[in-house]
Amino acid sequence: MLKKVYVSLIADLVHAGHISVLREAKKHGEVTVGLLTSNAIAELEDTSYLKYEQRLKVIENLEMVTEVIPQNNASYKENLESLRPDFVVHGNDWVIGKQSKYRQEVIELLNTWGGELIEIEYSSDISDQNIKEQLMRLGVTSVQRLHRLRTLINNQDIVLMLEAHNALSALIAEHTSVERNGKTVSFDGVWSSSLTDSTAKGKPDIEAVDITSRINAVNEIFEVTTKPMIFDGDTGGKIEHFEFTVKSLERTGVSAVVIEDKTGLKKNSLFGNEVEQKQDSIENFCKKIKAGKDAQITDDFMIIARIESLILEQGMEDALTRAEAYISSGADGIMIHSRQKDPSEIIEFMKKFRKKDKKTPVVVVPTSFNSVTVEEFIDLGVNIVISANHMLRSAYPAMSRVAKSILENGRSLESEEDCMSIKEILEIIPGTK
Ligand code: SPV
Ligand code: MG
Repeated sequence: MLKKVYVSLIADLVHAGHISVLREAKKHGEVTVGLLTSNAIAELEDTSYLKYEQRLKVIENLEMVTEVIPQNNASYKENLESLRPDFVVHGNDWVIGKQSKYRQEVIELLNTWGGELIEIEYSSDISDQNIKEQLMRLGVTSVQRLHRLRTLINNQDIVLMLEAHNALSALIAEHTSVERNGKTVSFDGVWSSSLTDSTAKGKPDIEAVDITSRINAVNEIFEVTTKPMIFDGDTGGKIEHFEFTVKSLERTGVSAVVIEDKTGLKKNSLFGNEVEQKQDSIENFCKKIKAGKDAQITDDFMIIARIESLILEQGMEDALTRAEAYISSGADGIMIHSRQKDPSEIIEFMKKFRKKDKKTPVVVVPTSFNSVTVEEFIDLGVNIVISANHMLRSAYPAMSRVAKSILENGRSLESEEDCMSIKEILEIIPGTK
């Protein structure tokens, strides 16, 4: 009888390394591939460009492969225990790094029934990761960028967006990463904020910056970055105008637009009822959502309905009723906003909303309720957290201090401590030298 061989693969971008592993596997017997599902890939803090079914079609047609089964976890345990293979074949690229613990588990499991791990030399220039990094350097097409947000929402516990008001702040969103609780964390994309885009242009946040200027700023950001964008569409304007906005954003490669249920002269939400602001009727706002959904061309573009009931003190019930109505009209997600420092109204909304609706993506902008952590938002069932204005708010105080210092000292020597060096500028922007 042929021996049983198990190979675990993501197989997103199939390359020579995969072929070597499968050829080697075939030499030892009948090959079963455990194809990682999206959840399993997410456990490895990765995402795939292709869906499970698309990857399956490629792998099941390779002559070396007898059968493909899903591998539902990053750990091989479930499949190995049910299959009890004689061999597991893997590239030797998992000896160190985040997969090494799974390797250890595989060795221990195989030992219990006398199986063997075969590792083959894996050249680093053909790894998935390397190919993905090279692709990122080449850039992304508008279609790939647009699609990416949905993939992230489907594959990650939470999606983190950072405000960018120009290309430089977007580069910070693109490249910043830190270690937190033993994991590398970075932002998943960019928020084009109407507040900070207007402020950067010296204008009030009242829809005074026209959509062409807003989209110009988006294009400047997209020229130098690859991550997806959520666009703050304010009220969306007149229904007939919103249809054009949707098409333009989609063409540019924006993944989602958030429109808020206000009407007339829009003011920034963080003013609440301190200024005159009017909420739209449910009926009219639903019409706008529907018109936007009808106007879009791709399946992936998202229209996210932003509920201003808590901002305008209309109560929890109004917020929940509107959420339901907007979703029924086709909204792909909702954003619930609050300007309270205390997060209790957001928590209450999430608990009540998630009781009825487990799957519609929810976005929050915790500018005021900024004590809540990412983990707490995950527990509440929030899908996207937007840090909506922090790049602009942090840059401005330094600029202000430096301007004063140059005047006060009659020279710029003292202001240097607030400035990055010219050498650093040369380093952050590729191609400056
Ligand atoms: C923005 O960033 O422009 C927003 C969020 O719309 S808020 O400023 O909180 O209204
Ligand atoms: Mg705004």
